[in-house]
Amino acid sequence: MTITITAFERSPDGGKGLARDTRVRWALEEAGQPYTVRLLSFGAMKEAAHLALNPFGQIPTYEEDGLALFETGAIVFHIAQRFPGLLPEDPHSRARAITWMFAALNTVEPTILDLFTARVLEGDKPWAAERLPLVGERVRSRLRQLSAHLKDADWLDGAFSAGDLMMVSVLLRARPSGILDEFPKLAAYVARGEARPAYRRAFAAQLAVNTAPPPG
Ligand SMILES: N[C@@H](CCC(=O)N[C@@H](CS)C(=O)NCC(=O)O)C(=O)O
Repeated sequence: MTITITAFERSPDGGKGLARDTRVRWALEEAGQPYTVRLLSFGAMKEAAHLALNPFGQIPTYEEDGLALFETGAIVFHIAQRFPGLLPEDPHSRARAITWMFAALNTVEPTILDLFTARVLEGDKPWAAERLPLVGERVRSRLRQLSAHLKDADWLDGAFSAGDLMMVSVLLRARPSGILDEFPKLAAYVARGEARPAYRRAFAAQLAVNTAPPPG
């Protein structure tokens, strides 16, 4: 079986690990599964060959023996179901870990993406200064609630799971704004995720792509 994922030829973050292929690489590393990466330019992501894999023309995608997936939630869930190591065996614990994956993607990530849009993509608009505090407060509200749940635990629900992998990946995207560091328990939680050997391998692999000399 060969697993192939797609990633940016050059990530806009220059290799900080914020592009979403990192979470898929991390899941594969946790599961001990080798994979190959097909690198794509922004242009190639919008061409028919890639649109056949992801109609939205985005990375990452995942291919494995005739199966093609997109959306990191679906991809990480598939990896976690297919290989041991990312979801607990006990049915209730497993259902709760899956709940945390959804919570990361549906309840926490949208606020962080809005903040990115407001700070970076729309930062030069005349209304940006008025909008930014509102968007920032929505992120803070979610992080306050998450931090109150986590308390001093290492992980969200017992042992590390795909729920933590997704939540840490999402929270990492709040770091550049400085808001993550306003929540020391969450900052420590993210640091625990980053310290995992599987995360370090995933991070190093994407960094190598983004710091390699340009082809040709
Ligand atoms: N919800 C999707 C989002 C995918 C996504 O936004 N990918 C970004 C890279 S992290 C992308 O391809 N951006 C380029 C574009 O949208 O043209 C997922 O979780 O897979």
